[in-house]
Amino acid sequence: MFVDSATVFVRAGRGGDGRVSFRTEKYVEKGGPDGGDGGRGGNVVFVADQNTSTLVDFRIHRDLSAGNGQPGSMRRRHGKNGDDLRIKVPVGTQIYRDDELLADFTEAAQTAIVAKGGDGGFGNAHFKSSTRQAPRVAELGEKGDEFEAKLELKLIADVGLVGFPNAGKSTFLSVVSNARPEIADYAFTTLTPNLGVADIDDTSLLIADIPGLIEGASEGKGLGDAFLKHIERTGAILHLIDAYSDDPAKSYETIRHELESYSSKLSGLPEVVVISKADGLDDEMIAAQQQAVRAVAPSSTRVMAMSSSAKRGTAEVLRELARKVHELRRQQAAIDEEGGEESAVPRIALSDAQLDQKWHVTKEEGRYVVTGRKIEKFAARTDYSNPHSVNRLRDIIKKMGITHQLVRSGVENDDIVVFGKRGDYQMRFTEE
Ligand SMILES: Nc1nc2c(ncn2[C@@H]2O[C@H](COP(=O)(O)OP(=O)(O)OP(=O)(O)O)[C@@H](O)[C@H]2O)c(=O)[nH]1
Ligand SMILES: [Mg+2]
Repeated sequence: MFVDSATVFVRAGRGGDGRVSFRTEKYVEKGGPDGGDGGRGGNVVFVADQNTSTLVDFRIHRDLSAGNGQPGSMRRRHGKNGDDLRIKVPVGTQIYRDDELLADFTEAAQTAIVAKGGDGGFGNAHFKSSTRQAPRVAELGEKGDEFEAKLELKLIADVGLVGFPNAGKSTFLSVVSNARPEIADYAFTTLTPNLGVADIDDTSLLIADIPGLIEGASEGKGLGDAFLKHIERTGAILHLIDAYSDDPAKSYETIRHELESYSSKLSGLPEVVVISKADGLDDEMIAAQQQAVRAVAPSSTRVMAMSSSAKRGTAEVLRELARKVHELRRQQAAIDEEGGEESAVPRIALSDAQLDQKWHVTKEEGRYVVTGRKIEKFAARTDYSNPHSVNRLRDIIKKMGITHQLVRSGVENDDIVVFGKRGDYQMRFTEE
């Protein structure tokens, strides 16, 4: 299993401000309020896409911002909503905010709103009441969600490459896939796993190239066998044996023994064996090498031959691997279904938040702190430079019963009332 990760900054759009305006008609000096509402800010939406396989793009494009809502205008006209930003990520991506899992994409085309745009502010057309005939109040647009999001992709390769050092594993990967691993004529060139995607016919295989194994790897010889954990959940193993091997049957058995010592899960995977570097020897000798391996391998194991440098036989090897991988995945899916397991149930978080009517008043260091989703939302949308707007907030806290609670807690005129724990919004208390 491989982990690809990236950190991005997601910024949903701000809601547009509501508008203050009054109807103007001939012969009417001042008509009623007709300021329109601001548009909603755009959301940052993630989409699971089958044609995307890594998160590398996010190392460059780290700032993901959706469009802002436009302000309302006269004659009750709504501002335009901000454009959503749609971001494609590979299937298997998980999105976190701190330690909270926001989205877990298990299937193609799943979508999740990861950052929600702010609501637009109400224009003053909303605020006509018998006591307030000429409201000079409109709401500000709400801020959109903004935060650092961590993207994590756990990849399970389809095929794992095993074999002695120098068998030609990295060369094969470099020839059949987009990967460019280091290749050299000495043992232990590969020190950390490489991944590549190989296309064959109308399918593709994710191939993992890991460091070579030697006899005793399970006891820590060479680079040990710890890298085998990366290929334990693949759909097939490709075992490469160097055509120049003096004893290919023994090579085969040595590596098999190391796989078996590691886990029965790994050694139980479908395998394909291939004699590599076949360009170096004549056909008869290659056939003899294949035959020697067949004599000791199980009958279900195909023993092929190829030359990566000459690109001979590589497509056939990929085709055989694709067949094995699909067969195994089909069997696994059937087992999941039989067992009635809840496999692949989409777990997409961030449902539309329900407005929480609850609120709470506490006194902290001489200030009164009001918390609660709904009231904090109103507070965030108040234009504190506009006395009419602040008065409206006062009306709201009165209606919600918060004023009463503040008075019971001992608030006096001119005391500071803070909205929300972070203390971004505050006003002075006055009782009319
Ligand atoms: N003639 C010939 N040489 C090859 C072929 N494939 C690989 N080689 C050579 O074999 C040597 C080892 O190749 P690598 O791909 O680095 O082998 P590896 O299995 O990844 O080795 P480790 O990373 O050390 O485990 C290099 O010198 C390659 O050029 C082939 O098809 N034909
Ligand atoms: Mg290598």
